[in-house]
Amino acid sequence: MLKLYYGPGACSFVPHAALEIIRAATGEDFEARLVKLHKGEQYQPEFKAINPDSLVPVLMVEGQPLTQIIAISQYLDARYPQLELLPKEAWARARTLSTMAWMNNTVHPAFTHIFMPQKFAEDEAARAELKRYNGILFRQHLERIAGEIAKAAPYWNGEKIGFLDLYSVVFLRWGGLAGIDPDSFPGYKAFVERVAALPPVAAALERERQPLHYFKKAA
Ligand SMILES: N[C@@H](CCC(=O)N[C@@H](CS)C(=O)NCC(=O)O)C(=O)O
Repeated sequence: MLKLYYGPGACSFVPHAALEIIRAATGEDFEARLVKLHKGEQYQPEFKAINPDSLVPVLMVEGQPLTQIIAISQYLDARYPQLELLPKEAWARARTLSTMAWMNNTVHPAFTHIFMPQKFAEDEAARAELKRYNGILFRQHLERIAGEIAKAAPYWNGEKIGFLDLYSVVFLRWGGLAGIDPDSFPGYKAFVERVAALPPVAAALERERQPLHYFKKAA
């Protein structure tokens, strides 16, 4: 059975929700293994033995670890091609992987600079500046995603839900943690709520026990 190491509210939501979608469509079960990131479990020797980078997600396939969302997504798509979590047609597929790579290497790191500036600078003033400037960059990235979502019909790639939809859900939620009001992206917020209401996606959210929106308006 496939086993996924995930952290609540983390980017591992992408394969987590995908595995629920796969289970709903095919009956193929998986084991969801919680990693308490806030308690530092990812830095313990047991976890480092499966991912020396101390990051989730990790997908265990017959006892072997697979890391990195793009590789995991590619693997799940190859294993369950009938779901078309990635488009089949060559150009649409390449464009989807291009956008996923941008999300993985640009959007996500901008958020990491806000949420964990200690990973990038020792000096407190430098950390504050990293948080401030990456807050601006992260909002710009959300604007670009919102622009794409405005064309979604009903999903990024048409009729079939896929990894881009799930990744988009993660980023608007993280925006709330970065002080960005999801109501400033009404179309994007409605999209996230629509995707989150799909039963398999809702099942992954429920297991993670996290609110859909983190943003709290000032009283
Ligand atoms: N590029 C990696 C990013 C993985 C990543 O940054 N995971 C975060 C959660 S969103 C993590 O495990 N952070 C724990 C830590 O930094 O201590 C991927 O695609 O899997």
